[in-house]
Amino acid sequence: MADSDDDLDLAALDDEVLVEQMHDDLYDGLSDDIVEAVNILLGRGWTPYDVLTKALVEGMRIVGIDFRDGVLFVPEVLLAANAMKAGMEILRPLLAETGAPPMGKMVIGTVKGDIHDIGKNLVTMMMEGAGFDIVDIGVNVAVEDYLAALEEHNPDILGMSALLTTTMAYMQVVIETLKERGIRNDYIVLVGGAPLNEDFAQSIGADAYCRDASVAVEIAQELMAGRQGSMAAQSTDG
Ligand code: B1M
Repeated sequence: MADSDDDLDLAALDDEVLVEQMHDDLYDGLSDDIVEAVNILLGRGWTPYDVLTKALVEGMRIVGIDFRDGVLFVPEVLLAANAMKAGMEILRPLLAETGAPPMGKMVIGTVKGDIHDIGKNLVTMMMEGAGFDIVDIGVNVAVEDYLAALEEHNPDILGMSALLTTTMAYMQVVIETLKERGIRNDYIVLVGGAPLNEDFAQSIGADAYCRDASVAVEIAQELMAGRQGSMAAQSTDG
């Protein structure tokens, strides 16, 4: 892709061309241009969610294809990831300020051996926007660190992310450890990440697979409603 064109006036582009330009700028890792373009789209009345999905996530999908095909390499993809994060930082407070009532608490982290955090961060942003209290424990999280965070923060939900076929199996290690400690049923366990699917989530004993951040919100809301319902039933029974 071409280098940044310093003379290009992003504000002069119509929405469709601007979004295509953002895909190129993300590909080229041009954080400043991404920040400018995100602000332009917001100024034109785009919702933060549309900017996120149509401009940023779609741009990252294109980066992923060329990474897979050996056209882009780690340093370039890191730059693209940084540009994506710069755009996400503008959207984060906007997505969080929906005024949604408190929904529950989630501890989330990317599993051991895996440093991909964009998807996890996106889930965090969308869940916060839906009223969830989120404790993000970062990347490369070992089972002991998940356990420590669960004990410290006492969440309703444990969320795990994995982007590599080599690291997704670690989710089962965490779930098995929860079972061994007799605390598996204290939490709703949600898993997500590009290489996962429903069957995998079921096979490792998670409560649900979340295809993307909005699905994560929907599932979390549904399962929290079920959990609150059963807790209410227990308290009237007792
Ligand atoms: Co990596 N990488 N990477 N990488 N990287 C992938 C994942 C890969 C598919 C690229 C490819 O070959 N096409 C491939 C994995 C192949 C495989 O295992 N099948 C790969 C590889 C091989 C690697 C390295 C091994 C490369 C190397 O070193 N040779 C290395 C591994 C490092 C490690 O973790 N140990 C590596 C490194 C990197 C970078 C550091 C350069 C960078 C990460 C930067 C960062 O995250 N800070 C990077 C990137 C950016 C990618 C791609 C291009 C993009 C990932 C991304 O951010 N997507 C990726 C290609 C791809 O996925 N198509 C790739 C955008 C994001 C919004 O989507 O993360 O899927 P995603 O999240 C979604 C859903 O999955 C879901 O919701 C999110 C939002 O909608 N979700 C959850 C995710 N987590 C969830 C948790 C939940 C719920 C939903 O909990 C409740």
